[in-house]
This record gives sequence, structure tokens and C-alpha cells, in this order.
Amino acid sequence: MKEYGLYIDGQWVPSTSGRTFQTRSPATGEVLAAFAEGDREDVGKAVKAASKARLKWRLLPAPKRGEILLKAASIMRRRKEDLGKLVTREMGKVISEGKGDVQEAIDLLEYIAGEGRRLFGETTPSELPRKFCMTVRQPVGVAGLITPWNFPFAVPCWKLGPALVAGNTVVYKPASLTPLCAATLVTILEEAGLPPGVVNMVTGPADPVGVAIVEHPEIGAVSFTGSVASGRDVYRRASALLKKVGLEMGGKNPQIVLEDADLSLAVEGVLFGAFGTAGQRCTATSRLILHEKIYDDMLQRLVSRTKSLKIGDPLDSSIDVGPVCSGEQEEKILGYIRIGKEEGAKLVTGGAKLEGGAYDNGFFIEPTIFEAVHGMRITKEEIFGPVLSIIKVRDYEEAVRVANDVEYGLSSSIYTADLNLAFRAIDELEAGITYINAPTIGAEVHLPFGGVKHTGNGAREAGSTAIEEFTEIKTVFIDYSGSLQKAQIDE
Ligand code: UN1
Repeated sequence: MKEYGLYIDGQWVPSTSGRTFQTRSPATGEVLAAFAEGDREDVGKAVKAASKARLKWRLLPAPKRGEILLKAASIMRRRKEDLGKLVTREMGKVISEGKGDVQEAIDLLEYIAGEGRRLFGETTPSELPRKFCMTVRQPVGVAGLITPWNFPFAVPCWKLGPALVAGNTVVYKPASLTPLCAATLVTILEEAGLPPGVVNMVTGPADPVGVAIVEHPEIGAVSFTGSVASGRDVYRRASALLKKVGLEMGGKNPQIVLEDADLSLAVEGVLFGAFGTAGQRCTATSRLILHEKIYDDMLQRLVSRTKSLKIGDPLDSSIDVGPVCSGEQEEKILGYIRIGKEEGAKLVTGGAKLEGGAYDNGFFIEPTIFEAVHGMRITKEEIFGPVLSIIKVRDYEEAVRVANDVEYGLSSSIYTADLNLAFRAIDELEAGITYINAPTIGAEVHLPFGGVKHTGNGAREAGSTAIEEFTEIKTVFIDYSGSLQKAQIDE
């Protein structure tokens, strides 16, 4: 079995403790590789390497930094098939989505490589003669990146791409369920020509590795994607040290279907939104809010389509839904299914762990639908699994009220043919993303991504905003008058 060390200063090295851990396929239980388990001391070494590499990396012109990212994207393009399989083997999403994860990483790197030729600042006239004003963007320094397991290629690239193109060096902690994807990504960056020390990877548990990253005084910016509970902890620790923090956390994303909607389109949308990636996207549809007039029709169509979904080996391209990512996730999801039943929600399909034959080697849960009442825990808390709650409403106003009455605000969707209501929904849905006549998942990388309320802290990844988390703006005044000019005082 292949064993990976920590990646520090361009070298694969064992952890200080010598301890290791393994990663397994959630579909088959097969052990895929072993990894060094880092601790606080290892993070210290990684930060030291990142600090040492800072000046040289920062002095490399930004377009050249972009070229390295572009090269990495082209390596990934060439190896997309294999990398997609790797994502599927380690994380468990179906193969079309495994390749989609890799494609999203490629898209992001290609998009952000161009940022090396932009990194725009502003120029503006001065209030004084012969004086010039502008802003320039500068890297923060060393960035700490903490990433989840559900998009093991795409989400790390959302963070690595902008951090690197802006001239930061990085200490990266991937999720412990998908370190093989992370190690592969690092080797691709190395092959693309990234100099030693620019990206350093420390695998290991959130505590101590994540905590040490967040608390290290030489790390100036922390970017985190994960649960609200962990994000709150990151924020608390990092704010005490006055760091720049980007947080991207949970969702309880609604799809509203009004009475005039194209119902076949709405059914296909919710199937993809709720059960794609087995519901393990922060943008997954977990609430279907239906107008009472089309409720029965939608429910019937949806249940029959859901029952036809094939669950099994995610490497088999005829399969619709793969396993959930770990035993712990499985427990949590089955726990919510129990809660739904106890709360009196009506289970209309699914609800069970699949057992027997090959299912016994993995973590397979049936796509599950509840008829629920708004206010039940299953309608308010993030489940992160293939569990959908359907809620009946009287009209558009009630639909929006229900949609907004949760602590999250990441993605949202409305199906309607009424242009006025579609535009009102854009105004009124409390979410960072609103889709019209499309599911809640599938954001494109050249647009900002992030949420409101407890989903985040205002940071937006990807798109033109991607570099905000990783740059400081410097304001520059150049006086070429040859005399002392005094702003606000000279007449
Ligand atoms: C996430 O689940 O953390 O829009 C990111 C989407 C994906 C990104 C999801 N492109 O569903």
C-alpha cells in the first residue's frame, strides 16, 4: 500500500509523531493509501517553509504565477478520466460527478490563471494638482486553507488558485476522508512547476492540525469550508488574532415550485439537487416547497422517479446514487431519518440503509423523502445526505417566508413561468445564490460563490471576488508637484 508523508518545502516527510492513518473507499471498504498524521509541530514546520518561500514567490510576476496554475489545469485535463475515478473511489460520488469535480477544478484554475494578468486596482484623480492616486493588491502572506471531503478537487482549487495567483504561499489541510485526492493535487502542482515551499500540505485531524493552522501567528489569512460548528470555532480563534477569515459553511437550500411551473422540469431539478452527490453538497436541495395546487401531482411524479434511481457502485456509469462518504456520516443521516419519523413527518419513500451483498461493504442509504411540516428539525437543520423534506404552502408569499425561515442562506431555487414572481424571488430569497427554473446545485466558477446568514461571513469564493480573501489593498498617493501639498488644508 502506498504511504504518503506530509508535503513540506517540496519534500514528502514523515510526521513528527510517526503516526499514520488510512483512507478507504466508502463503497467497498478497500484501503486506498496511508498518510502521515500531522500535529502542531508539523504545522510549525510547514509555516516555516511557507514563510521562507514567500518573498521569492511574491516577486515572481503574477502572470507567471498564473501560468503555473494553467499548466496544472492542463495536466488535470490530460488525466481527467483517472482523476475522476480517484475522486469516486475515495469520496464515493458517482463517476460522472467525480469527473465533474475535476472539471470544476480545471475550470477554476483556468479562470483564475487569467487573474494574474488582471489583479486590477483603481486609479482616480487627486484633489490636489500634480498628484496621482491608485490602489494595488498585495498578497496577505501565508494563507491557511482547510477544505472538506465533498469536493476533494474543486474546493481546494477554489482556494489554492486565488491564494497562489495573488502571491501568497500556503499551508493546506485537506479533509481526513479524502487525503489521496489532496496528495494527488499537490503532486500535480509540483509537476506544473510550483517551487518548493509555496504549497505545504499537512494531513491529520482538525484538532490539532486545523487548530494549529488557525492559531499560527504567521498565517495571515484562513479560508475554511465545512460545518457551521467547525466554522464558528475557526472564526472565534482567528478573530482573537485579528486574522482575515473566509468561511463557507452549511445550507438548507429550498426549491420552490409554484402552480404555473413546468412540473417535469421541476421534478428532474429536485432529483439532481437533492440526490446528486448523495445530497452531500452544501448547495444540495433539502427542502422542496410546493404550491398546494400542484402538491399531489409533484409528489406522485417525484416519488415514482425517486424509486427508479439506481443505488450502488459509483464507478458503474449506470448508477444514479453512490454511498455516503463515511460511517460517521451514515450514522448522522440515519439519525435524522429517525428524528423525522419521531417528529411525525410522513416517510413517503426510502428511509433505510441498504443491506446485503456488496452494500454491506459500504455506506449506502436510500434516497429518502418526507412529507414534512415547516418547523420540524428535518426542515431546519442541515442533514448533508440524500434526505428531502417536502413542505406544502398556499402561495408565493408563504413559500418565501418558509424558505427564509432557517439559519442558513446559501443556495435557493424557484420554478415558475411568472416573470414578476421570479424577479421578486431574486429580491426576497435570503441566499447568496438564487436559481430560476434550475436546481440549487451546479454553480459556475466565474461567478462569486457564498452565502448569507450562518452560511458564511460574507466571503465569496470563485468569480471576480475570489482574490478578496487573499489580498490586501494598498492605497498609493504619488505627489509629483515638487512641493508640500496638504489635503483638506490647501485651498
Ligand atoms: C460545496 O458543496 O461545497 O454549486 C460546493 C455546486 C458546486 C459547488 C458546491 N459547484 O453545487
